[in-house]
Parts: sequence; structure tokens; C-alpha cells
Amino acid sequence: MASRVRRLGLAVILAAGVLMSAMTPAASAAPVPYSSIVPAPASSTPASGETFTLGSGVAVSTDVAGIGDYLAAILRRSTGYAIPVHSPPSDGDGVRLLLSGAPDGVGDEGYQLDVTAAGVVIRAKQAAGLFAGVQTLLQLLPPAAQGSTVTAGPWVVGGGKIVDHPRFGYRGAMLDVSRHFFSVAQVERYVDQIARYKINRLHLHLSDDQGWRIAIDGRDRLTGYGGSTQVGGGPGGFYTQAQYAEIVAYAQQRYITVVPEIDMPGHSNAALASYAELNCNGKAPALYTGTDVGFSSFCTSKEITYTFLDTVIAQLAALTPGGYVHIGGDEAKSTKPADYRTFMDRIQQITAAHGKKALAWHEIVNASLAAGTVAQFWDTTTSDSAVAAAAKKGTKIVMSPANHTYLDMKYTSSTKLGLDWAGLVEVKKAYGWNPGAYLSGVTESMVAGVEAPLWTETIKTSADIEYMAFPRLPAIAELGWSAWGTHDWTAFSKRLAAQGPLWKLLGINYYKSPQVPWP
Ligand code: TNX
Repeated sequence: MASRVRRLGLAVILAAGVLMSAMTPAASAAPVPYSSIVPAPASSTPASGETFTLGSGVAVSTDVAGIGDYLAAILRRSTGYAIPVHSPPSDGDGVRLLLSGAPDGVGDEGYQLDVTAAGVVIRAKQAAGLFAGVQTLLQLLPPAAQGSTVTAGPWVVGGGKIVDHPRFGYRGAMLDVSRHFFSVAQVERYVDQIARYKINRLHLHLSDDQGWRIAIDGRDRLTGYGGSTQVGGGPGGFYTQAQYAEIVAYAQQRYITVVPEIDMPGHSNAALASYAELNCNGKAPALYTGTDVGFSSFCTSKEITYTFLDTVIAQLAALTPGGYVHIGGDEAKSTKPADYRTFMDRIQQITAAHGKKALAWHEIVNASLAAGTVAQFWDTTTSDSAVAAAAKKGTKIVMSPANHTYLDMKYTSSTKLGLDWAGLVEVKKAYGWNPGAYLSGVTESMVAGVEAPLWTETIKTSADIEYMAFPRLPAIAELGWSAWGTHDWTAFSKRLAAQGPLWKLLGINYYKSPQVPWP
């Protein structure tokens, strides 16, 4: 009796399952075309007629267990299949992620992907390359493969070969968590979104006039007081060192390196408000919740300024596995030019003493540049003789021209969020420039890469972040990854359009730009 009931129960569940898959609209059986991958791969050769179908018995074999687990976790959620992960690899599994047999040209972050009826093989020299290949594979599957509910499939991947590698090593996204604070979960959500487009740096703008967001041992008022507000006067917030380490690790698992920024000597009101002794006049200013820039400065003539910043940089460096700490240096309108030079020179030395290289906004070219310092260009001009001179002498440049890459610029005059001081930046404008030939005198080999900063004076929620980042972030990601020979607005707009169904499925609040032929 008991077993009959159980069998009956099973039959009901099976019937319900059949009914469910009959009702769930099956993903289209036509494979995603190779031409819709963002960023465009260096070379792809689809094999017409050949496909691989991921079935319920599929397993993942991998030389890097973490990447196999990452892929299997995504696919288990959407397919409902068990998807065991075999590391080291075993024979015959349908998806193979291997650190052997990749062609030399793929470098540290590139990969080769082969899809035949027998399965998918991704080969790379380094784990980062396998991870990039996995992102490509995910894009070749129906969008529902990345969804959070079980769908019926079929899970078809078009046959063919891709050999791919990035144009630039630095492909960044910046999030300003100072003007408005974003929780660990909100930052991790953004990390997942940028990882899909092969971004490999997350620049966190951790301090500014409106808030100090990272706990520093022995300097509790920085966060307890300096972190207690934000633009408009909300509650602000901050990361404990453990929370910051969690973001770093989450990003690292997605082959994204965190670049933490403490902005200085300007953009420092939150620190100055927290500790009176950091001010030249010994008086702490009030907390600031407006959106002006250029009114604050660390006191460059006081030794305590450097002792304080040494503590901050030491702790941040210890928490940060990446090679760079961003030391700000922008819009120091309240610091005399000579003081700015003294200050930036010393901060570069302090950064080096803690084993890191400095990244800084491009105004740093007015100071003397330490070996290895990288300058981030953010202006709206196409010529800057001081930046070009520094580049000629060996300083690498990260390109973030505000009138193309600033994700906080409005798309059109009717965009509700954002600012417009650098102009309106529709998707075509975000895409329409060449990082390797944009600034006169700054040629391809002088460029470390690109970054899309998202300043958050007007940005308060994940939905706001997504509205400003999508679809422009993928445009900047493509400029960073794809060879200039693939640059083609019409083709790119179609590739972007093909991402729309995925963003819809994932609940990404993207801007439906009329420049993109969304399906
Ligand atoms: C300029 S560009 C800034 C930020 C603002 C941003 C707003 C740069 C290095 N500094 O302080 O948030 O404009 O778009």
C-alpha cells in the first residue's frame, strides 16, 4: 500500500513535470549565432549544420576546479541536470576546460573553443583564459541557460571554432560607492554582470567628500562618522575589512581584480570631517551631502597627513591581492600646484613601500611619476600634451574619456538619472572611439586599456546602476577586448540587441536605446 502510494506520488510528480515542460516555452532550437557574441571574438568559424546538445547526462571535466564548479552551478540551476564536475579531467565528458593545447597567440587571458557534435572543449594557457571561454560558451547557449529557474531546453550550442584573446590587459569598470553607498550584495550583483563581458578590473571609489567606505583599524571615526552619510543625506554605510575581503574574493573567483581607490588630496572631506588634526587649521569641517567638487584638501604640509595615509594604504594594500592601489589625484582645486606635486610624490612612495603600484587620475602627470604609476585619462579633449609627454616617457594610460565612457552621463536630455557635464552619451557615442588612437601622441602600445566609471551622485539602487551601465558597459568592454579590426557599429548594435533577451531574463534594468534593433 505504502509503496503504491509512493509510486502514485511519483507518477503525479512525473506527469506534472511533463506538463510543466510542455507549458514552459522551450528555448528556440536554432543555436545562437557566433556573430552575436559580445565582445566580438578575435576569430570565429561556425560549422554550419553541426551542433552539440547538452543533455541530462552532461558532465564537466576541468583542469581548474573552481571554473568547472562556476559553470556547473549556473547550468544546474537552469537545466535541472546533475552536471558532475571532474577535476582532474576524466575522458568523455561533454564539456572540457583544459589548460593544455591552446595556441600560443591566446596569451594569458585568451582561449580556444571548439564545439562539435561530441562536445565542447575550451583550451587556454591560464585559468583566466578558461574563464573567458566559459563566458563565451554561456553566450552561445540559449539565454535561459543563465536563468534562475529550471527550463526545458533544448540546450543546443552551434558547432564551430573560436580563437580569441583581448586587445588590452586592463578592462575596467568603476563603481563610486562613496556618493551613494552600495551593499556587498549590490556590488557582487554588478560583478556578475560585468564578468559576462570579460571585464577584468573592478575599481572601487572608496572615499570622497560625501563618505568614507572602508574600515581602517585604529581609525574608527572614518567609518563611524565619515561613513555615516551620502549625497542627499541618507545613512551612507561602509565595508568592514571582512566585507571588503569578501568582495575581493567574489571578484577574484570571476577573474576580476579589485583596484581600491582612496581619493586624495582633494575629494577628502569625509576624512577631514572625521579627524580634526588632518586639517591645516586643526578644525574639522562638517560632513558634506552635496555634489560640489574641488573644495577639500588634505593638509600637505602636516606630517600627520602622511602617517595617517600610510596606515590607510598599508591596510588596504594588505587586503588587496591586485598590484594596484588607486590614489585619486583628480580635481585638487584647493591644493596649490607645488603642494600637489609634493603630496602625490610622497603618496606614490608610500604606495610603493606597501608593495603596490599607483594608479591615479591623469592630473598626476603634473607630479613626478614613479616607475610603474599608471595614469587614468578622464577629460573630454583629444589632446593633452602633459599626458602625451608622460606616455612617451613610459607611463601607461588607462583611457576613460568622460564623453564616451562615463556611465553617469545621461543618454539623452530626457534621461532622468545622471549628469551631463561631459555631454550626452548614447550607446553609439560610447562605442564610437578608438582607445589606441584617441589622444594625440598616445598610441596603442602606450595604452594599458579602458575603464567605464560610474559616478553615483544620482545613482541610488541596483536598478539605477543597471540602467546606466547597460548597454554602454558592454560597448566599453568590447573596445577593451576586441581587435580594432572588428569595430563596426552596425554589427555591434545587432550583437547588443541579441543580449536583450538575456538581460530581460536576468532582471537587468537596461536602457532600451532606440539606436539598438532590440528583438
Ligand atoms: C568628475 S572625473 C569627477 C567626479 C565626479 C564626476 C561626475 C573625476 C576624476 N572626478 O568627482 O563624480 O565628474 O561625472
